[in-house]
Amino acid sequence: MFEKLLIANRGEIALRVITTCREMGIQTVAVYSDADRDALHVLEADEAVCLGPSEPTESYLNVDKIIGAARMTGAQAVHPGYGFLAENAAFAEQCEQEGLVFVGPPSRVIRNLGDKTEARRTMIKGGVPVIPGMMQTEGDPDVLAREAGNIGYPVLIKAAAGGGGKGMRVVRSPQEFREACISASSEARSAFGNGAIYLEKYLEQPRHIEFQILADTKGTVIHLLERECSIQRRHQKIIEETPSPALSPALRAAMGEAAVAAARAAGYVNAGTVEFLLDASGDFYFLEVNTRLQVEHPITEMITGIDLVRQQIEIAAGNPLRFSQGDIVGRGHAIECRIYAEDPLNGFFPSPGRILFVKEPRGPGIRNDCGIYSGYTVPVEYDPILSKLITHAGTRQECIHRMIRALKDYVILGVLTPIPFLVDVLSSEAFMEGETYTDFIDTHFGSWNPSLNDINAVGLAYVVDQLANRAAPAAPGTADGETYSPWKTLGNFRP
Ligand code: MV4
Repeated sequence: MFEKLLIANRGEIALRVITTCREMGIQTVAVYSDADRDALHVLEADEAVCLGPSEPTESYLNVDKIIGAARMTGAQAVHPGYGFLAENAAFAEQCEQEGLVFVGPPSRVIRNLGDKTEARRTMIKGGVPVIPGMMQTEGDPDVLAREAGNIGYPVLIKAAAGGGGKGMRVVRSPQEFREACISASSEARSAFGNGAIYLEKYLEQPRHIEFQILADTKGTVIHLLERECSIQRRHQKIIEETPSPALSPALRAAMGEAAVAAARAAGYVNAGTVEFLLDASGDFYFLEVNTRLQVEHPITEMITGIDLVRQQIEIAAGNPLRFSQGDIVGRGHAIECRIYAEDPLNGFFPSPGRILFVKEPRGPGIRNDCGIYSGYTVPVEYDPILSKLITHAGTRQECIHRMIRALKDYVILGVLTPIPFLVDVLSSEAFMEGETYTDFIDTHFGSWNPSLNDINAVGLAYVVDQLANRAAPAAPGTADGETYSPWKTLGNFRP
């Protein structure tokens, strides 16, 4: 087993890896930029190496500096986390060449699965259902128009060079096709520097369902059930849950089998996620493979009881998986809410600044993968994720209510967060009913606005309350000794 592992990342995911390494008795090396001098992952790692300037290209994206830090500290393995270099085949390859163990798939697998056309070819060979359409990109709108006729309207125009919805156009009739091609291609060119586009059959009201995969170096490939990730805002996941309310046991088995087949076809090793789109008629289609540990991995850990970071490290060390598919049973329901420093009053723009006060939710079935502390300053240079709040309970209903209570107990003063938005989404009838399609936010929360009370008074009230009554308050309005709730204080606090 490795004696020392370097985490080539920051924030909550760096802390997540440090936590499991500590449990496995592995020494940890953190890397950090000038802006992260006071970050928690630097404080918690056994060693820390400053990479210098805060720009990602000069720090967390700088392959030479990161490999140099691993060399200098004698780390045998490197965990990339998510984002930054996590799916960078060149980084994985350079680790391999330098004799460092990259905790993830082989670089050739990352490279192949990162190429949409190559990945699609691999899946077709592996018998995994792919979305009907043409992958080879085509510049000539007339050729594309003929192809659209063959596929059948509605069709979706997609950018070959990137994802995340940029350059996507739904076309429902031949008349609007040419114009849509031109605008999709120009958006793709400005977003990715490459205007190449391709066509797919448009799937109405799809759900984004992804399956967690574990594959060891001995040929064992298993899935650890699904995650429902359809609740997205501008192609950014905000709430994830497992199990999906949309999957019957039969559909779950079929999709799980397809996910394992996808991983095998790709020669996959380590942890990965196979993404599918599930359409209204219950047909599912391969979307892509994420060759990294995902942000939302904790909900899978909660229902299966398996530490995915530990499995990644064990596999990277060449150890065989110690369980088979039959051992994987999901127990209960889990939900994750991502807590970003974003201003819900102002288009969810980043809201960096100093965290004046944090009070984390607690209790049975509550996990908070948190990267901040009172007094910490959220830097402007990086993704503003502060923490991920996860709840686990016996049923979906209980899990939702536990999450709503935990969100209301979660006080972060000094920066704004989407907590009030998340409470409203989880409290909505549509969410409760499981109508969690990819257009959920646009449909139900397109024009959402919080009351200012929601945002500031809760935290402020809590601090005022604490400061005013040094002793633990029996907060006003809870004469019956109910647990403290900042919302109750709200009732007595007039901003
Ligand atoms: C689709 C689709 C419908 N039909 N492909 C959005 C970005 C990338 N994740 C793929 N996306 C979609 N591809 C076909 N053929 C609908 C979406 C989509 C979507 C997918 C998953 C999660 C959220 C989404 C939001 C809008 C559109």
